[in-house]
Amino acid sequence: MKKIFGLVLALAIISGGMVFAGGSSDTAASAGDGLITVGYAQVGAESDWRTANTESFRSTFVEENGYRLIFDDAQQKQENQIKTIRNFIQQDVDYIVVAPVVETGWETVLGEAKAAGIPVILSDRQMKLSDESLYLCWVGGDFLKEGRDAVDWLNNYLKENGRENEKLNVVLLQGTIGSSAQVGRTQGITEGLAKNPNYTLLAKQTGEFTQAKGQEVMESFLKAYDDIDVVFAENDNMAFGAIDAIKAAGKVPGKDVIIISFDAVREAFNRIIAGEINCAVECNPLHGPRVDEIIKTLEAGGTVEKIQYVKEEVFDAKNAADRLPTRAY
Ligand code: GYE
Repeated sequence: MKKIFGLVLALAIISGGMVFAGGSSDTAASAGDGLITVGYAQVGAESDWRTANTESFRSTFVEENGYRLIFDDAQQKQENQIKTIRNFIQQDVDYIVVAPVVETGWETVLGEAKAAGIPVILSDRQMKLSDESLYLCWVGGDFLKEGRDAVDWLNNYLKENGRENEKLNVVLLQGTIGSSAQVGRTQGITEGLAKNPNYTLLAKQTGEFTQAKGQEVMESFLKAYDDIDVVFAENDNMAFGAIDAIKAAGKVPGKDVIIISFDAVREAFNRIIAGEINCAVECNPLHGPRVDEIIKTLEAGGTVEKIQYVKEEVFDAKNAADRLPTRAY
């Protein structure tokens, strides 16, 4: 590894520019024990998806696998993540992994990581940057496609049930505003809905990707509108909250109100089987092994694809019971 690091460093000096070195140098963080130190700036613990994602990193980046993991939970705040990244730089970690809370506002801190020669890998959510060289690569879900898949599912469902000519009132529970998961899903959903004049989007509001906030926002929607036919919840946990609000309002989730959510965690499968959620668009959180593979490739002197989308499926009453036993999260 040292050899590659030296070579890259030499190239950096020759070209006079900064180059990311995928090296595990002997630093305070790596302490010369041969382990690769990875700092993971995690979003928070807002959802089942996030818990599975954290677990995926914690179980992958272990000493037996050659790593020392420094994990940080930003409690859904960008300013915490920026502090954490600075902290990782100060500790001279070998790699920084970030699941960015929101898309924008990262240039300064990533510039600092670049100046320190520490490669940054993005996982889960994307960043919108003026300079794409500020990060090495990204791996995660295709949120725009997920949003489109959700509306496609609704279109097909209505057709199959002879309801394609019905006028339907829709509400949208959005994720954290400005997060790429929210931006992509909202775009896919709203553009898809706009193509069909039978759909009326009554309201959209953030439920911050949490069950409690999802319930609260759904309660306010139900007070404001007495004829909601469809709920899109940009994650499962907000859908669980919405289900509670719908039941409390005396309506039957999954029947009186069609519920479509994102992530497809185990509990969403249970709810599909129980008839409370009609469709869950998958978003796979198991990025630990994917980031591990990226780092191992870099350590071996290889190159990686800049943008890596994970394959994702759509689940409903037709396939949920069959697939539940094989689900890992
Ligand atoms: O859908 C949600 C989580 O960024 C894809 O974040 C992720 C989203 C996921 O809180 O449950």
